[in-house]
Amino acid sequence: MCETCKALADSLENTRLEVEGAIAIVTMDRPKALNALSDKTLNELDRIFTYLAGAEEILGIILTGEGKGFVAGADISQMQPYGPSEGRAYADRAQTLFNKIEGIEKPVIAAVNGYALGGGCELAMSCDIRIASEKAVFGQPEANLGVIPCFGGTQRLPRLVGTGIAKELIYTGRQVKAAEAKEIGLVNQVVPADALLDAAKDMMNAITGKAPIAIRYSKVAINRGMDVDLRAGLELEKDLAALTFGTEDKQEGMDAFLAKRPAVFKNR
Ligand code: DAK
Repeated sequence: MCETCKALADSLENTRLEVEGAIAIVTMDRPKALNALSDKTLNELDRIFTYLAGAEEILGIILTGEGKGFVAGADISQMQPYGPSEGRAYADRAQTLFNKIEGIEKPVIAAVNGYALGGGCELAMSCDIRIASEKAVFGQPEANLGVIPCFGGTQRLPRLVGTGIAKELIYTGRQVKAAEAKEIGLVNQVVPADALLDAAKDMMNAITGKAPIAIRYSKVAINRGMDVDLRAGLELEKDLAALTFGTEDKQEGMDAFLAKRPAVFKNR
């Protein structure tokens, strides 16, 4: 771990940052409150993701939680006294962070270990891929509190599962166990609790073994493409594909295939 990364890791209280090879593992670590998103947690996650965005040696990120919560939502005790202006500022802070996580040009896997409710479900949806433990529970219970999802839930949930199911889950606040989450397309894979981190690492190792620039541009093409019409998305795809043809890794990948040997990518 480099000095900057170590100094950052040492300064964290509600989260942890560990590095294994090219993979960063970020853990929400306030289990006594089921990792609810306090200001401090949001600030720490923001500092971590700002660092990881510029850390060239890190090619992929896994986000998980300590204890029985992934994240049990926004911190209710913190927002209980808020009026509209503080509420808006809180939502803005969380949305900015979640946009940063969604937009970081590296793959991010949420390894959802337990409760992913409200802001926790929204945080998981900001990641590229979700792997759930059999103990994971998802839901948007904001209506129970007299509010609406506002860390991206009304926008990202329908994009993932369709408007009908998203409306049902948001209107009723019904909690969904891991198997149903897989059935509706909210998670990619469900694994036993003790295999969760290994499953996330295995998938991330498979991803980081590919050409990093190809992964980065795939993410940009998919994310930006979801916000534009098909034609504009196809144009973007063409432009980004052309850029990959200028990389050393494209040459290496195709040379290696033709020489029947494994490719060695250099992120160049
Ligand atoms: N915030 C603060 N503390 C929480 C918490 C949360 N979201 N969730 C759990 N905790 C705390 C509990 O208060 C308890 O603390 P102590 O009593 O021990 O001090 C500790 O974590 C353990 O929780 P439980 O004792 O309740 O554990 P159980 O296993 O019995 O129950 C549970 C687990 C996840 C079913 C339950 O804790 C629960 O229902 N938690 C709340 C889930 C929830 O409603 N989350 C919030 C969703 S809403 C906004 C608008 C909307 C929002 C935000 C902003 N603006 C306009 C700004 C909404 C965002 C949300 O995320």
